[in-house]
Amino acid sequence: MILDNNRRNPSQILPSEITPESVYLHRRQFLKAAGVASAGLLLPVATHSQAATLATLNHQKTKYGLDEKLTPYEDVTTYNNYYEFGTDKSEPARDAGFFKAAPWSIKIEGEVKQAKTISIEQLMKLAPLEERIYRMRCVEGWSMVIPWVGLPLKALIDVAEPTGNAKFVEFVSIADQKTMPGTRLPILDWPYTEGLRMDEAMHPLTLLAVGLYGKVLPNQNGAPVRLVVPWKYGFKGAKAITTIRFVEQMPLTTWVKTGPREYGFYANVNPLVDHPRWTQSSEKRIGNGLFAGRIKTKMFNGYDEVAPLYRGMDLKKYF
Ligand SMILES: Nc1nc2c(c(=O)[nH]1)N[C@H]1C(S)=C(S)[C@@H](COP(=O)(O)O)O[C@H]1N2
Ligand SMILES: [Mo]
Repeated sequence: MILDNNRRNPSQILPSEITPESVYLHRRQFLKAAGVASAGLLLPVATHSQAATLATLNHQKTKYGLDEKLTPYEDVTTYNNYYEFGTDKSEPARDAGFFKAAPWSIKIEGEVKQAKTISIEQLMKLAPLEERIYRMRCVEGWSMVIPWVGLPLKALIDVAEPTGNAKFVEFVSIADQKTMPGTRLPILDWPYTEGLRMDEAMHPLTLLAVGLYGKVLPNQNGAPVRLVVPWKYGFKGAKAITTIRFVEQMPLTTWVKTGPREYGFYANVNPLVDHPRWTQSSEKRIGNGLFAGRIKTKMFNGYDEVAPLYRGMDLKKYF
C-alpha cells in the first residue's frame, strides 16, 4: 500500500504510514525497470477515499449556477491541467500527494500601502466562505461545471490597500522542486504566473477558491488556494498561489511568454476568436459521456455581466 499513500494529502497520512520520497522514487524506478511504464498504472485513482479524508468547509450556499449539472467529483479531481506535476491530465491526481499545502501564507506586495504576509487561516476569515457553481472552460476545448468554495478576491484586495498606481494584479504559483516533478523540467518558465486587470480582479465573480464540493481543495486542483475567473479560459486560474503583487504595467504571464500568438493576457472566453490549434466555438463537457454532443461556447462563457469591463475594446486584438 506504499504507492497508494501518494494519492492522499500528506496531512491525512498517519505518521506510521509515511514513506520517504526516496523509497517511493526507488520503487518507481524498480517498477520501470521491471517493465511497468508508470507506477500509477497499477492502481485505480483513489478519488473516493481522498474525498472522504479531506476536511469539510463551513460555507454559505450559493445562488450561482444552481441550474447547472455538476461535473462528477471524480472527473474534476482526476482530469487536471497542472504542469508543475506533469503535462498529462492524469499526473496531478497521481503525483501531487507529496505536495504540502500546509502551513501556507501569501505574500502581498508591490503597489500597496504596506507589503504584508497573510496566512491561509487569516485569508479564510476575510469574508464568509461561499459556494459558487461555475462553468469552467479550458482553451483546449473542454469544460466542466465545478462547485467551488471560496471568497471574492475583492475581500483580499480591500485588506491589501493597493495604491493609486496599481493597475494590474499578478499571481505567482509555488514551484517547489522537491514535491513538484514538472518544475525540475523546462516545461514552462517557472514559477507559473498569471494576472488580471484591477477591475477584473475586483469583479464579484472573481474568486479565490479554497475548496470544491464542500471540501478543502485536493492538491491537484490547486490547494490550498487558487484563482477562479469563470469568464476566462482556465489557464488564468493560477493554482497554489504564494504571491499576489500589485503592479502598474500589464504583467508578462507564463502562457503569453510561452506562446504570444496563441495566448493573450485577457483570455476571455470568446467563440469568435479561435486558438490556432483549437476551435473556440464549441466545447466538450467533461462527464457528459462519450456520446454527448459538443456544446456551443458562449461569449464570456455565458457570464454577460462582465461585458461592461470590455466596452470599446477590440476583443480580436486583445484576445
Ligand atoms: N500553477 C498552475 N496553475 C494552473 C495550471 C498549471 O499548469 N499550473 N493550469 C491551468 C489550466 S490550463 C487549467 S484548464 C486549470 C485547470 O484547473 P482544474 O485542474 O482545477 O480543473 O488550471 C490552471 N491553473
Ligand atoms: Mo486550460
